[in-house]
Amino acid sequence: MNRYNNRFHILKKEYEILISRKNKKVFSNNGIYERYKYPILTAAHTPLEWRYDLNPETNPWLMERIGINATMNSGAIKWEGKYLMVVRVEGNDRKSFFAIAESPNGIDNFRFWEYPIQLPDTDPTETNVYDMRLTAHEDGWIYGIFCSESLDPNAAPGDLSSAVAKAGIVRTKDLKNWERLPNLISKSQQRNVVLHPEFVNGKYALYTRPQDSFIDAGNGGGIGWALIDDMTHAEVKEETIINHRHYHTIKEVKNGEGPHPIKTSKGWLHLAHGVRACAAGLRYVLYLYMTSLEDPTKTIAEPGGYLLAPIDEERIGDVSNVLFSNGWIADEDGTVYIYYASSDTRMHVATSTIDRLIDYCFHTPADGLRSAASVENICNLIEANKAVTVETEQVYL
Ligand code: M1P
Repeated sequence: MNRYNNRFHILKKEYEILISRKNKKVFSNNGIYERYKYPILTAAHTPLEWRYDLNPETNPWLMERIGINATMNSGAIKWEGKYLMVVRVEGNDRKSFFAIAESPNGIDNFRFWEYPIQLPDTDPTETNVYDMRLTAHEDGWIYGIFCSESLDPNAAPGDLSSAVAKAGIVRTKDLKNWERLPNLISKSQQRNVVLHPEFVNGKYALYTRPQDSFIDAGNGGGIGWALIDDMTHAEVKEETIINHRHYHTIKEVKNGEGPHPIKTSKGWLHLAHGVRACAAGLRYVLYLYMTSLEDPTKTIAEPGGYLLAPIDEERIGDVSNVLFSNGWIADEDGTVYIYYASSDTRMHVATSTIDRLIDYCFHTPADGLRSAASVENICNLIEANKAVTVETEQVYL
């Protein structure tokens, strides 16, 4: 009993220290956003009650019975004054599921709700679910669109890794009771599907990511756009690519919409991920672009390169060299909380403001697609800076 009690005391104490740890803003050299010292969610943040049988009779060594491997790619929403993430939690068994974690301030003290989300289980072939994007739509529902993954029914005998990705759809009014709607019907496989928050020409609008196979975007072309008549029977009838992939850019191999875009006075502000291949494997980074308020399919600004790429600890994890985001929150005061996962392992936050991100989008040179164009941009900046004199003042932070 002593052994059990000691272990329980230590586990509980360490858990509370981790959950209530204050986060610290890190000085930002680029000035566009600030990162924070600590990840906001790790596997160790999941409640002890999910992992341990806490009965000394049946678990005298107080061992973990259910292991959690990662907390990653999370949708986000501000709800009743709290900052909520619908977290992709992955068990040691490689199955992902969704669970809500809540924070009073958006940067620390994230605590999971008592139970994970029990999605209506409508398809026995559905093996894995992940990466939910939340949209509080103007129709009054909060929709969650996520990847629903199954073994490819056409896989050759013995091939146990070919899979099919579809877009699963749920909706809720209270984030507690979830109604499952039929999966999105589409000619191609789909991942990274996101619902635009407003009607467009009286229809629902989806950002899509057509792909040739489970992994390869192939001829998919980039981030697509499709108008949908009815979310209860959603079907992609026509799809146009609104954000293209390009040779020798950060999104040469693949890209995908992040969370739904934020409406600003200057246009829709989008966060997306771009993927390129290198000798170390695939590298996932995050980038921004803006589309017109009058025509959300029209790009009006796209800074060259990435906004956020993995650094330090972020580089390492189950799938190293990956940043992925499917959740952000724009607060009433203009603060933007960018929730991102590193290397498919843990969650982080970076903060900025709507004004700074718009300024970044319109004043960072676009990708000129060639080295010569990049050098020209730098030379133009050097020339312009010759006319500038700034008094420096040393401030101790
Ligand atoms: O492992 C990196 C990411 O790979 C996939 O993203 P995409 O479909 O753009 O390639 C997803 O499985 C995502 O969950 C994962 O983080």
